[in-house]
Amino acid sequence: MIYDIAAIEQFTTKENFTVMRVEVVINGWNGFVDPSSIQWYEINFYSSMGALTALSGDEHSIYIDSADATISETWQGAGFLHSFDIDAGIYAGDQFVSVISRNNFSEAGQVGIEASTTKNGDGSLIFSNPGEGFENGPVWTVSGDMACRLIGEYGVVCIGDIDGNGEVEIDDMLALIAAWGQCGSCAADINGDTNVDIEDLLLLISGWGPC
Ligand SMILES: [Ca+2]
Ligand SMILES: [Ca+2]
Ligand SMILES: [Ca+2]
Repeated sequence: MIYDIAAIEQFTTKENFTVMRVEVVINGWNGFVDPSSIQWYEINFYSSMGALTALSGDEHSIYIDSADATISETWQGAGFLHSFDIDAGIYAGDQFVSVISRNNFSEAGQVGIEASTTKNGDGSLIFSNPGEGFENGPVWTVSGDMACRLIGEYGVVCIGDIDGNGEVEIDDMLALIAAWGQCGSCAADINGDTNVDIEDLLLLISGWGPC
């Protein structure tokens, strides 16, 4: 039984949006002391409820090394306020976001996102639970909102425009194929999971044309 679970917030953006920073309050329990035990983070954006059966997002799945997380030293609330600088375009409409923090729970406890106390969310969040641990199904909804903020800009989002000429075309596809495989951090890795593969190619094709 696998107990890896992602807490996911649903939100709606009226226009295309480029997420430039994600802020989230992370806390832990069952032996957790502080975020120095967290091995890595993953920021995920999902396009639909159907995509929530996986922990990683279908639109973006951005790996963040623990050394690249910024943790506030002045945060007065519960837990630890983290911020992550990213560059992730998302399309107008319903969207879903999660921030996964990876901890070895047998040594350092469990970690997760704090509940918001601002009461300006919709009052619910979703758990993605592909291992179906805790005798719950793969996806379920609970009351509460995540302490999470997205900062960025409205405007044109050009997912798949690798060369940045304002159009997704054959040059971008050739650049993607040339970068195929593990790449760490590269422009052809459209969903940000450090690997250029079929998922990136499908995202590129879905954005085909001028933007
Ligand atoms: Ca919510
Ligand atoms: Ca292009
Ligand atoms: Ca990728």
